[in-house]
Amino acid sequence: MQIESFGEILKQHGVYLGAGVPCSYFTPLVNYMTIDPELDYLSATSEGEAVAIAAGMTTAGKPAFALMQNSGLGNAINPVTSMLYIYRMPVILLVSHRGQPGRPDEPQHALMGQITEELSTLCGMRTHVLSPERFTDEVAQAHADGVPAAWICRKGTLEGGPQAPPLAFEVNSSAATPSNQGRFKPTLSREQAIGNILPLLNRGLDAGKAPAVIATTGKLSRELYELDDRDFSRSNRFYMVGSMGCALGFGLGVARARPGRPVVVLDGDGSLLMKLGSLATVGFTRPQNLHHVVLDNGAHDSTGGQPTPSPAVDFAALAMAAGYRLAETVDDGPTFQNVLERHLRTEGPTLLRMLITTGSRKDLGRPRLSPRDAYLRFRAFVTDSPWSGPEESESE
Ligand SMILES: Cc1ncc(C[n+]2csc(CCOP(=O)(O)OP(=O)(O)O)c2C)c(N)n1
Repeated sequence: MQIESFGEILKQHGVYLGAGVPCSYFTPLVNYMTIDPELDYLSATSEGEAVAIAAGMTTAGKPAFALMQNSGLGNAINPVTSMLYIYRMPVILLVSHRGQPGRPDEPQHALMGQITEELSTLCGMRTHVLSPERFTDEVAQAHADGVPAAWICRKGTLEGGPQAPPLAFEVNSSAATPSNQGRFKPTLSREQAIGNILPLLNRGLDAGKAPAVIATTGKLSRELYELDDRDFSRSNRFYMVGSMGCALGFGLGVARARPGRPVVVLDGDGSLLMKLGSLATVGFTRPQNLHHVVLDNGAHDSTGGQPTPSPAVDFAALAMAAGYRLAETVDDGPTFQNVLERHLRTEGPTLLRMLITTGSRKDLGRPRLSPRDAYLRFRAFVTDSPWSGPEESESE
């Protein structure tokens, strides 16, 4: 299939955005995306991140695809099963088929080549072999049904298209330093720290002007919900279940799709470390409306407080080295609130690392808002649409 025809089908379905880690089978598509000014393709650092970015874009009302080599389907299983499937997000996955049975290929593709289709189906995706005749109907159906779907792309299915211009780039080896330096020591708990910034997260909510707030998986989401969303009134919130490490990629997708809306990602140190490559994607793409807050307790607190390597890592310096515009570290409540307020007024991407202690309330509950309702509520908020209330959940 000529890539121009394929691109036209994507456009007919409103798909102008995509993210991925390439396979040579997708060179025509990546070149086409890069050259057509109507289209926006982000180069992700992992396939899981690509899924998260495409999910954020799709949720923000701009349908998107994630493309990957089938070897990278292995890197995407967690976001596919614990995000796309759970929230029923209609993201399009384009997966190449290296190691297709009966075709000679390199040994590393042999097993994945045999199980690609089955694995994709097992991961909860409606799975098709990409065919020019059927693609348009299949995409229409997946969008109508609101389900994630994967198309397995065989060698030569996509062809033609423009050559990408040669890459011309320079690097500056003297990375900018964070704007504050010193020694920091946690004093507040995560719940106290979150409580401190609630007014900033809720500001403008009644007028629909509040930031979109994305909270990482684990106790951070649970505490944020318990603090003031038990009546489901905080429509600007998205609680990640599972998909550890994907809050930043998802936030990047939302920020890219909705450049006029501030986006705040509340991350954990363990989650950020799991997909540290996302710092580079954010630093490279530089979304002006993205504000990244890392609540850092030096531990995987949600699973019992096992230490992470975070004490050895200067996240603010890393963020600046990766291309963020501003990055700072803080360790007390009033400073946290004041600095975040300043970050929200500053052009992003910004990173604020807040040191916190480990531990949480003994009686900490879990969101009663079902993941599906949480998704629909957040989608309505970021697309400025009305939310008709929960379908599956009952507030307290
Ligand atoms: C892929 C994956 N691995 C492990 C887990 C289990 N898990 C859930 S939350 C969590 C800890 C997250 O740590 P951090 O981001 O630092 O947040 P904290 O719990 O400290 O607030 C872990 C390991 C998971 N949900 N997903």
